[in-house]
Amino acid sequence: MFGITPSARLRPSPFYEATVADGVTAFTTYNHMLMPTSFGNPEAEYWRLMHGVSQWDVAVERQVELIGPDAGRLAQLLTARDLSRCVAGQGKYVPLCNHEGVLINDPILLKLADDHYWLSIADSNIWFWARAIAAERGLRVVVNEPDVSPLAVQGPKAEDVVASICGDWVRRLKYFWFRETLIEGIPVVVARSGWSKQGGFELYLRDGSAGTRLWNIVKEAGKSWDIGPGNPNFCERVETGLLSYGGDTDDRTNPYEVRLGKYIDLSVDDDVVGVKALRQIHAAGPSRHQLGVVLDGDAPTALGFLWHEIHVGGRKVGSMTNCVWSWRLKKNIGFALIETACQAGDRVTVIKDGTPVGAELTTLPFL
Ligand code: THG
Repeated sequence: MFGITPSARLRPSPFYEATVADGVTAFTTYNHMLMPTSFGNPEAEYWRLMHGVSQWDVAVERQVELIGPDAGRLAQLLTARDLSRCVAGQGKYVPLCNHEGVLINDPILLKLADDHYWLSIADSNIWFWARAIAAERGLRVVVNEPDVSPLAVQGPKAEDVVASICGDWVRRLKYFWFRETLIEGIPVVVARSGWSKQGGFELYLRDGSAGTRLWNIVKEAGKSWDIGPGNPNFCERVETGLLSYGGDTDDRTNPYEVRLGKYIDLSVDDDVVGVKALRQIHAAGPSRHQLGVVLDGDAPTALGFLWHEIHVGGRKVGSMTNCVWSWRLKKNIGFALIETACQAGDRVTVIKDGTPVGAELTTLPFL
Protein backbone atom coordinates (compact mmCIF):
# COMPACT_ATOMS: atom_id res chain seq x y z
CA MET A 1 0.00 0.00 0.00
CA PHE A 2 2.64 2.51 1.18
CA GLY A 3 6.21 2.39 2.43
CA ILE A 4 7.19 2.43 6.11
CA THR A 5 9.30 5.23 7.57
CA PRO A 6 11.84 3.78 10.02
CA SER A 7 12.01 5.37 13.47
CA ALA A 8 13.42 4.50 16.87
CA ARG A 9 9.80 4.05 18.02
CA LEU A 10 9.45 1.11 15.64
CA ARG A 11 11.71 -1.65 16.92
CA PRO A 12 13.29 -3.93 14.29
CA SER A 13 12.99 -7.68 14.73
CA PRO A 14 16.29 -9.60 14.86
CA PHE A 15 14.82 -11.65 11.98
CA TYR A 16 13.98 -8.60 9.85
CA GLU A 17 16.93 -8.90 7.41
CA ALA A 18 16.32 -12.63 7.03
CA THR A 19 12.62 -12.21 6.21
CA VAL A 20 13.43 -9.47 3.69
CA ALA A 21 16.00 -11.79 2.08
CA ASP A 22 13.30 -14.52 1.98
CA GLY A 23 10.86 -12.28 0.11
CA VAL A 24 8.45 -10.81 2.70
CA THR A 25 5.76 -8.75 0.91
CA ALA A 26 3.64 -7.31 3.74
CA PHE A 27 3.87 -6.42 7.43
CA THR A 28 1.46 -5.41 10.17
CA THR A 29 2.30 -3.43 13.31
CA TYR A 30 2.16 -5.17 16.68
CA ASN A 31 3.71 -4.13 19.99
CA HIS A 32 5.49 -1.23 18.24
CA MET A 33 7.23 -3.61 15.85
CA LEU A 34 6.62 -4.98 12.37
CA MET A 35 5.45 -8.55 11.86
CA PRO A 36 5.55 -10.21 8.43
CA THR A 37 2.02 -11.03 7.18
CA SER A 38 2.77 -12.36 3.70
CA PHE A 39 5.47 -13.82 1.54
CA GLY A 40 3.40 -13.32 -1.61
CA ASN A 41 1.44 -16.58 -1.95
CA PRO A 42 -1.23 -16.91 0.78
CA GLU A 43 -2.68 -20.18 -0.47
CA ALA A 44 0.70 -21.93 -0.74
CA GLU A 45 1.65 -20.60 2.71
CA TYR A 46 -1.60 -21.97 4.14
CA TRP A 47 -1.17 -25.47 2.67
CA ARG A 48 2.47 -25.58 3.75
CA LEU A 49 1.31 -24.96 7.33
CA MET A 50 -1.39 -27.65 7.01
CA HIS A 51 0.79 -30.36 5.44
CA GLY A 52 4.43 -29.40 5.95
CA VAL A 53 6.33 -26.87 8.03
CA SER A 54 6.66 -23.12 8.08
CA GLN A 55 8.96 -20.68 9.95
CA TRP A 56 7.66 -17.39 11.32
CA ASP A 57 9.18 -14.19 12.68
CA VAL A 58 7.03 -13.63 15.80
CA ALA A 59 9.52 -11.39 17.65
CA VAL A 60 6.53 -9.04 18.14
CA GLU A 61 5.45 -11.39 20.92
CA ARG A 62 7.64 -9.46 23.33
CA GLN A 63 8.52 -10.61 26.82
CA VAL A 64 7.53 -8.85 30.02
CA GLU A 65 10.09 -10.21 32.47
CA LEU A 66 9.33 -10.43 36.21
CA ILE A 67 12.39 -11.01 38.40
CA GLY A 68 12.67 -10.97 42.19
CA PRO A 69 11.36 -12.64 45.33
CA ASP A 70 7.79 -11.47 44.60
CA ALA A 71 7.80 -12.36 40.87
CA GLY A 72 5.43 -15.29 41.41
CA ARG A 73 3.16 -13.16 43.58
CA LEU A 74 2.98 -10.49 40.86
CA ALA A 75 2.31 -13.09 38.16
CA GLN A 76 -0.65 -14.40 40.16
CA LEU A 77 -1.97 -10.89 40.85
CA LEU A 78 -1.97 -10.19 37.11
CA THR A 79 -4.09 -13.20 36.10
CA ALA A 80 -7.17 -14.92 37.46
CA ARG A 81 -5.85 -18.27 36.22
CA ASP A 82 -4.58 -20.30 39.20
CA LEU A 83 -0.77 -20.55 38.96
CA SER A 84 -0.23 -22.42 42.25
CA ARG A 85 0.65 -25.68 40.50
CA CYS A 86 2.76 -24.12 37.71
CA VAL A 87 6.37 -25.32 37.95
CA ALA A 88 9.65 -24.11 36.42
CA GLY A 89 9.78 -25.21 32.78
CA GLN A 90 6.03 -24.94 32.36
CA GLY A 91 4.04 -22.43 30.34
CA LYS A 92 0.38 -21.47 30.60
CA TYR A 93 -2.05 -19.38 28.57
CA VAL A 94 -3.13 -16.64 30.99
CA PRO A 95 -5.84 -14.03 30.35
CA LEU A 96 -4.95 -10.66 31.93
CA CYS A 97 -7.87 -8.44 33.00
CA ASN A 98 -8.20 -4.97 34.43
CA HIS A 99 -10.14 -4.20 37.61
CA GLU A 100 -13.42 -4.23 35.65
CA GLY A 101 -12.76 -7.75 34.34
CA VAL A 102 -12.02 -6.44 30.85
CA LEU A 103 -9.45 -8.47 28.94
CA ILE A 104 -6.26 -6.40 28.43
CA ASN A 105 -3.95 -9.10 27.02
CA ASP A 106 -3.75 -12.88 26.59
CA PRO A 107 -0.10 -13.86 27.01
CA ILE A 108 1.65 -17.17 27.41
CA LEU A 109 3.31 -17.21 30.82
CA LEU A 110 6.65 -19.02 31.06
CA LYS A 111 7.90 -19.86 34.55
CA LEU A 112 11.71 -19.99 34.28
CA ALA A 113 12.28 -20.21 38.07
CA ASP A 114 10.43 -19.38 41.29
CA ASP A 115 11.70 -15.79 41.03
CA HIS A 116 11.75 -15.47 37.24
CA TYR A 117 8.81 -15.31 34.79
CA TRP A 118 8.16 -14.12 31.26
CA LEU A 119 4.80 -12.99 29.95
CA SER A 120 4.94 -13.47 26.19
CA ILE A 121 2.41 -10.81 25.32
CA ALA A 122 -0.12 -10.01 22.63
CA ASP A 123 -0.52 -6.46 21.31
CA SER A 124 -0.86 -4.14 24.34
CA ASN A 125 1.61 -2.55 26.76
CA ILE A 126 1.90 -4.73 29.85
CA TRP A 127 5.19 -3.29 31.16
CA PHE A 128 3.32 -0.13 32.29
CA TRP A 129 0.59 -2.26 33.85
CA ALA A 130 2.86 -4.78 35.63
CA ARG A 131 5.11 -2.03 37.01
CA ALA A 132 2.12 -0.07 38.28
CA ILE A 133 0.57 -3.09 40.02
CA ALA A 134 3.97 -4.06 41.51
CA ALA A 135 4.56 -0.53 42.82
CA GLU A 136 1.03 -0.07 44.20
CA ARG A 137 1.24 -3.43 46.03
CA GLY A 138 4.81 -2.77 47.31
CA LEU A 139 6.26 -5.91 45.71
CA ARG A 140 9.96 -6.80 45.51
CA VAL A 141 10.10 -7.44 41.79
CA VAL A 142 11.74 -5.82 38.77
CA VAL A 143 9.73 -5.64 35.54
CA ASN A 144 11.82 -5.33 32.40
CA GLU A 145 12.17 -6.53 28.84
CA PRO A 146 14.90 -9.11 28.22
CA ASP A 147 16.68 -9.63 24.88
CA VAL A 148 14.29 -12.38 23.73
CA SER A 149 12.66 -12.88 20.32
CA PRO A 150 10.45 -15.86 19.41
CA LEU A 151 10.78 -17.67 16.08
CA ALA A 152 7.90 -20.10 15.45
CA VAL A 153 8.26 -23.41 13.58
CA GLN A 154 4.73 -24.64 12.85
CA GLY A 155 3.07 -27.49 11.00
CA PRO A 156 2.94 -31.30 11.17
CA LYS A 157 6.63 -31.58 10.16
CA ALA A 158 7.83 -28.98 12.72
CA GLU A 159 8.74 -31.66 15.25
CA ASP A 160 11.05 -33.42 12.78
CA VAL A 161 12.77 -30.14 11.92
CA VAL A 162 13.27 -29.01 15.53
CA ALA A 163 14.36 -32.52 16.58
CA SER A 164 16.96 -32.52 13.79
CA ILE A 165 18.36 -29.26 15.23
CA CYS A 166 18.03 -29.87 19.00
CA GLY A 167 17.74 -33.63 19.43
CA ASP A 168 14.93 -36.10 20.07
CA TRP A 169 14.19 -34.75 23.56
CA VAL A 170 12.00 -32.07 21.95
CA ARG A 171 9.57 -34.84 20.89
CA ARG A 172 8.82 -35.42 24.58
CA LEU A 173 8.08 -31.77 25.43
CA LYS A 174 4.49 -31.33 26.57
CA TYR A 175 2.26 -28.50 25.28
CA PHE A 176 3.51 -25.11 26.52
CA TRP A 177 6.47 -26.71 28.36
CA PHE A 178 9.95 -25.50 27.49
CA ARG A 179 13.67 -26.04 28.03
CA GLU A 180 16.71 -23.79 27.73
CA THR A 181 19.41 -24.97 25.32
CA LEU A 182 22.07 -23.85 22.83
CA ILE A 183 21.70 -24.13 19.06
CA GLU A 184 25.20 -23.92 17.54
CA GLY A 185 26.17 -21.79 20.54
CA ILE A 186 23.09 -19.52 20.30
CA PRO A 187 21.10 -19.40 23.56
CA VAL A 188 17.43 -20.26 23.07
CA VAL A 189 14.38 -21.44 24.99
CA VAL A 190 12.59 -24.19 23.06
CA ALA A 191 8.85 -24.39 23.80
CA ARG A 192 6.09 -26.52 22.34
CA SER A 193 3.70 -23.72 21.45
CA GLY A 194 2.64 -21.40 18.66
CA TRP A 195 -0.38 -19.62 17.28
CA SER A 196 -1.72 -22.45 15.12
CA LYS A 197 -3.47 -25.76 15.78
CA GLN A 198 -1.13 -27.66 13.42
CA GLY A 199 1.48 -28.30 16.12
CA GLY A 200 4.98 -26.96 16.48
CA PHE A 201 7.54 -25.11 18.54
CA GLU A 202 8.75 -21.65 19.34
CA LEU A 203 12.46 -20.93 19.62
CA TYR A 204 12.86 -17.94 21.93
CA LEU A 205 16.13 -16.40 20.72
CA ARG A 206 18.08 -14.96 23.69
CA ASP A 207 20.68 -13.02 21.67
CA GLY A 208 19.21 -10.49 19.23
CA SER A 209 22.51 -10.28 17.33
CA ALA A 210 22.07 -13.91 16.17
CA GLY A 211 18.68 -13.50 14.43
CA THR A 212 19.82 -14.08 10.87
CA ARG A 213 21.97 -17.01 11.96
CA LEU A 214 19.12 -18.74 13.83
CA TRP A 215 16.67 -18.09 10.97
CA ASN A 216 19.09 -19.68 8.50
CA ILE A 217 19.84 -22.67 10.75
CA VAL A 218 16.09 -23.46 10.80
CA LYS A 219 15.80 -22.82 7.06
CA GLU A 220 18.75 -25.12 6.31
CA ALA A 221 17.57 -27.90 8.68
CA GLY A 222 14.05 -27.67 7.26
CA LYS A 223 15.07 -28.18 3.62
CA SER A 224 14.44 -31.94 3.77
CA TRP A 225 10.84 -31.16 4.77
CA ASP A 226 10.43 -28.31 2.26
CA ILE A 227 10.21 -25.61 4.92
CA GLY A 228 9.30 -22.10 3.81
CA PRO A 229 8.75 -18.68 5.34
CA GLY A 230 5.29 -17.86 6.67
CA ASN A 231 3.52 -15.97 9.43
CA PRO A 232 0.71 -16.48 11.92
CA ASN A 233 -1.81 -17.69 9.38
CA PHE A 234 -5.03 -15.70 9.30
CA CYS A 235 -7.10 -18.40 7.58
CA GLU A 236 -5.90 -21.26 9.78
CA ARG A 237 -6.44 -19.34 13.01
CA VAL A 238 -9.99 -18.36 12.06
CA GLU A 239 -10.84 -21.92 10.98
CA THR A 240 -9.47 -23.30 14.26
CA GLY A 241 -10.93 -20.56 16.46
CA LEU A 242 -7.80 -18.92 17.90
CA LEU A 243 -8.46 -15.50 19.44
CA SER A 244 -6.67 -12.33 18.31
CA TYR A 245 -6.54 -9.91 21.23
CA GLY A 246 -7.28 -6.41 19.89
CA GLY A 247 -8.56 -7.86 16.63
CA ASP A 248 -11.55 -9.78 18.03
CA THR A 249 -11.85 -7.81 21.28
CA ASP A 250 -12.78 -4.23 22.12
CA ASP A 251 -12.24 -2.18 25.28
CA ARG A 252 -15.11 -3.86 27.16
CA THR A 253 -14.61 -7.51 26.20
CA ASN A 254 -14.35 -9.91 29.14
CA PRO A 255 -12.87 -13.43 28.95
CA TYR A 256 -16.29 -15.13 29.16
CA GLU A 257 -17.43 -13.39 25.98
CA VAL A 258 -14.54 -14.78 23.93
CA ARG A 259 -14.38 -18.42 25.10
CA LEU A 260 -11.60 -17.87 27.68
CA GLY A 261 -13.75 -18.66 30.72
CA LYS A 262 -12.02 -22.05 31.06
CA TYR A 263 -8.77 -20.22 31.88
CA ILE A 264 -10.33 -18.26 34.78
CA ASP A 265 -10.33 -19.66 38.34
CA LEU A 266 -12.80 -17.63 40.37
CA SER A 267 -11.43 -19.13 43.60
CA VAL A 268 -8.10 -17.28 43.37
CA ASP A 269 -7.45 -14.75 46.17
CA ASP A 270 -9.57 -11.60 46.26
CA ASP A 271 -6.50 -9.42 45.63
CA VAL A 272 -6.00 -10.81 42.11
CA VAL A 273 -6.70 -7.88 39.76
CA GLY A 274 -10.19 -8.17 38.27
CA VAL A 275 -11.34 -11.35 40.01
CA LYS A 276 -14.14 -9.63 41.94
CA ALA A 277 -15.53 -8.16 38.72
CA LEU A 278 -15.14 -11.54 36.97
CA ARG A 279 -17.19 -13.23 39.73
CA GLN A 280 -19.99 -10.73 39.13
CA ILE A 281 -19.84 -11.10 35.35
CA HIS A 282 -19.88 -14.88 35.72
CA ALA A 283 -22.85 -14.80 38.10
CA ALA A 284 -24.88 -12.45 35.88
CA GLY A 285 -23.85 -14.23 32.64
CA PRO A 286 -22.07 -12.31 29.88
CA SER A 287 -24.23 -10.20 27.54
CA ARG A 288 -22.24 -11.12 24.41
CA HIS A 289 -20.60 -14.29 23.16
CA GLN A 290 -18.37 -15.36 20.30
CA LEU A 291 -19.73 -17.49 17.45
CA GLY A 292 -18.70 -18.29 13.91
CA VAL A 293 -20.22 -16.58 10.87
CA VAL A 294 -20.48 -18.23 7.45
CA LEU A 295 -21.29 -15.74 4.70
CA ASP A 296 -23.53 -16.65 1.77
CA GLY A 297 -21.84 -16.76 -1.63
CA ASP A 298 -18.38 -17.90 -2.58
CA ALA A 299 -16.44 -14.81 -3.65
CA PRO A 300 -13.31 -14.35 -1.51
CA THR A 301 -13.49 -11.15 0.51
CA ALA A 302 -11.64 -9.40 3.35
CA LEU A 303 -12.70 -7.48 6.46
CA GLY A 304 -10.49 -4.41 6.11
CA PHE A 305 -9.91 -2.01 9.01
CA LEU A 306 -13.29 -2.05 10.75
CA TRP A 307 -15.63 -4.56 12.33
CA HIS A 308 -18.80 -5.13 10.29
CA GLU A 309 -22.19 -4.74 11.92
CA ILE A 310 -24.41 -7.81 12.23
CA HIS A 311 -28.16 -7.18 12.03
CA VAL A 312 -31.27 -9.22 12.77
CA GLY A 313 -34.62 -7.74 11.72
CA GLY A 314 -32.92 -4.41 10.95
CA ARG A 315 -31.43 -4.11 14.45
CA LYS A 316 -27.70 -4.27 15.27
CA VAL A 317 -27.05 -7.33 17.43
CA GLY A 318 -23.26 -7.57 17.19
CA SER A 319 -20.20 -7.35 14.99
CA MET A 320 -18.19 -9.56 12.69
CA THR A 321 -14.62 -9.07 14.00
CA ASN A 322 -12.68 -10.86 11.26
CA CYS A 323 -13.41 -12.37 7.86
CA VAL A 324 -11.36 -14.65 5.65
CA TRP A 325 -11.73 -17.02 2.75
CA SER A 326 -11.45 -20.58 4.12
CA TRP A 327 -9.47 -22.78 1.75
CA ARG A 328 -10.90 -25.89 3.37
CA LEU A 329 -14.55 -24.82 3.74
CA LYS A 330 -14.60 -22.85 0.45
CA LYS A 331 -16.61 -20.14 2.19
CA ASN A 332 -16.01 -16.73 3.72
CA ILE A 333 -15.91 -17.21 7.46
CA GLY A 334 -15.36 -15.01 10.48
CA PHE A 335 -16.06 -14.51 14.17
CA ALA A 336 -19.12 -12.78 15.58
CA LEU A 337 -19.11 -10.94 18.89
CA ILE A 338 -22.84 -10.91 19.39
CA GLU A 339 -25.72 -10.77 21.88
CA THR A 340 -26.15 -14.06 23.72
CA ALA A 341 -29.78 -14.22 22.48
CA CYS A 342 -28.33 -15.00 19.03
CA GLN A 343 -27.43 -18.67 18.67
CA ALA A 344 -25.69 -21.04 16.29
CA GLY A 345 -28.03 -21.84 13.39
CA ASP A 346 -29.59 -18.34 13.34
CA ARG A 347 -29.69 -16.41 10.06
CA VAL A 348 -28.25 -12.88 10.26
CA THR A 349 -27.29 -10.03 7.92
CA VAL A 350 -23.72 -8.76 7.82
CA ILE A 351 -23.33 -5.18 6.58
CA LYS A 352 -20.21 -5.50 4.43
CA ASP A 353 -18.94 -2.14 3.18
CA GLY A 354 -22.52 -0.83 3.16
CA THR A 355 -23.96 -3.92 1.44
CA PRO A 356 -26.13 -6.44 3.31
CA VAL A 357 -24.89 -10.04 2.98
CA GLY A 358 -26.81 -13.03 4.32
CA ALA A 359 -24.97 -15.27 6.77
CA GLU A 360 -25.44 -18.11 9.25
CA LEU A 361 -24.10 -18.28 12.80
CA THR A 362 -22.17 -21.42 13.81
CA THR A 363 -20.30 -22.74 16.82
CA LEU A 364 -16.53 -22.29 17.06
CA PRO A 365 -14.11 -23.68 16.07
CA PHE A 366 -15.13 -24.21 12.44
CA LEU A 367 -12.54 -27.00 12.06
N1 THG B 1 3.39 -17.30 21.09
C1 THG B 1 4.02 -16.60 22.03
N2 THG B 1 3.47 -15.54 22.61
C2 THG B 1 2.25 -15.14 22.22
C3 THG B 1 1.55 -15.84 21.24
C4 THG B 1 2.16 -16.95 20.66
N3 THG B 1 1.69 -14.05 22.78
C5 THG B 1 0.54 -13.45 22.21
C6 THG B 1 -0.41 -14.42 21.59
N4 THG B 1 0.29 -15.42 20.84
C7 THG B 1 -1.20 -15.06 22.66
N5 THG B 1 -2.37 -15.70 22.18
C8 THG B 1 -2.51 -17.07 22.13
C9 THG B 1 -3.78 -17.58 21.95
C10 THG B 1 -3.98 -18.95 21.95
C11 THG B 1 -2.91 -19.80 22.10
C12 THG B 1 -1.67 -19.30 22.25
C13 THG B 1 -1.46 -17.92 22.28
C14 THG B 1 -3.10 -21.27 22.12
N6 THG B 1 -4.28 -21.75 22.49
C15 THG B 1 -4.60 -23.16 22.46
C16 THG B 1 -6.08 -23.27 22.14
O1 THG B 1 -6.78 -22.28 22.26
O2 THG B 1 -6.49 -24.33 21.74
C17 THG B 1 -4.32 -23.92 23.73
C18 THG B 1 -4.50 -23.16 25.00
C19 THG B 1 -4.63 -24.07 26.23
O3 THG B 1 -5.52 -24.93 26.24
O4 THG B 1 -3.88 -23.89 27.21
O5 THG B 1 -2.21 -22.03 21.80
O6 THG B 1 1.60 -17.63 19.77
N7 THG B 1 5.24 -16.98 22.41
